[in-house]
Amino acid sequence: ELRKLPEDFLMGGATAAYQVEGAIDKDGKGPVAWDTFLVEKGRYTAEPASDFYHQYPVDIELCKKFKIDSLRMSIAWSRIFPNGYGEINQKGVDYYHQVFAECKKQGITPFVTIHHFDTPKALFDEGDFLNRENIEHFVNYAKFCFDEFKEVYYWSTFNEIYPAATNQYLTGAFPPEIQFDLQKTITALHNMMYAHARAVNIFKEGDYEGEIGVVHSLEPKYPASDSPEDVHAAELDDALSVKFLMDATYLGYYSEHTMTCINEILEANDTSISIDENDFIEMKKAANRNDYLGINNYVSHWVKAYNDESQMFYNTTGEKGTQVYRIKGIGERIQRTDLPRTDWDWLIYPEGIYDLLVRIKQDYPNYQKIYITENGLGYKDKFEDGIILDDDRIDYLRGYFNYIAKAIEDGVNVKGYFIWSLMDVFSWVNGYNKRYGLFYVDFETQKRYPKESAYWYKFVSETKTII
Ligand code: BGP
Repeated sequence: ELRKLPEDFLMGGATAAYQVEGAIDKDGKGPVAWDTFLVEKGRYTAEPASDFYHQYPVDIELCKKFKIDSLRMSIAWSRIFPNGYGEINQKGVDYYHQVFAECKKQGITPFVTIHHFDTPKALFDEGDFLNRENIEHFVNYAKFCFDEFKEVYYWSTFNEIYPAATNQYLTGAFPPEIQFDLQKTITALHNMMYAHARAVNIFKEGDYEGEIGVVHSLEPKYPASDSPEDVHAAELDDALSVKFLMDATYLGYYSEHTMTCINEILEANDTSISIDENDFIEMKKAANRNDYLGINNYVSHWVKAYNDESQMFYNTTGEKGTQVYRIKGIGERIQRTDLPRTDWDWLIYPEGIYDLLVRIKQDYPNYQKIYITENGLGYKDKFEDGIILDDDRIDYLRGYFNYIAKAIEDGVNVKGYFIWSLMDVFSWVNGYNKRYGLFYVDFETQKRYPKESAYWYKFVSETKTII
């Protein structure tokens, strides 16, 4: 028997400014750290990416044709404020008004992220979210967006605070490529959660129509064995990557259990953090004001105790079996070879999303509602005469959709799903051969081709039946 989704279940496609727009220095856009970082690496750049800067009418029309109700997108901070604050770039402001007008014309609802990994370089160079002054600049930029873009109903403050902080200061995969600095990692996490709370409070205390939430990357952790050491390792990894952020979002402070785990991790790495108690005033105020939680989920992890020096190899080339993830005092994420995984070593475990959803309902009952804001399969799609038969992607989606539907049946309030990604996009550390789109992009000609999965998605959207 085929499972069904609720009639009002929203089906969307996700993008992010830097990964689709291109035009990275056009019409007054200010630089971001990625621009120079990618040039220095010499593998690829985000120019022209999917050329959404010019192709947005094409992509929004494709949404309409394929029954994609909603477009998740982000505003590039440095298009609006080239230096992060101060002078406004009117051309950048006009551009987003045009995109929203096109959405309206085609009946597509925009879900807009204010920050998706692209802090303006001027602020990034001053310490990004380690620098408390930058919190003020972020809050002012968010308020500017609320005041200016009245066309937008659904806002999210940040995309993936955990990967943002850990890729900068723990794995070192993102600029400034710092590794294993738990003090910086946790400070950045907290500062972004505080910035989120400030933006939520401004939105709720202002005269704005709409909803606001945050998008978290949440990855379930399971112990690699029943041994108490492995069980504890999974608990520590979960405390840092899930509980710390979920406590901040929905409690407005960190529970005693969470802080015990965090302090254990910090001590094992010979460091500590200090959090200003006053931050919890704003955070507690915001905790019951989140209209929704956005969840990005692609993978689950099995964790084994690990107390040696940290070691990391981030598989960015799609050479299967190369990923290494061992953090001193937290654990080692093992590669379960009995489970399917992508060429980039991302374990495919659809049950994980069910466990995660049920757990959120239990642990954070004030979550209100959930949108799956990213999920999808990174794949080396084969293009043959304009035809892309991506059955593996359809299988992946079917698996996740079934477990999302099961969670809904079991009482979790999930209101919609956004596939990552709408069309093929630029990937931060993987470039262009890791494709996720419903629409294949020929990056030479910028022509779009619907993949088989786009027709599958359309059918599910029309019938709410998971085939
Ligand atoms: C999330 C990000 C997206 C996107 C996606 C896929 O972490 O929010 O921006 O990149 O992951 O990741 P990747 O491109 O590394 O495969």
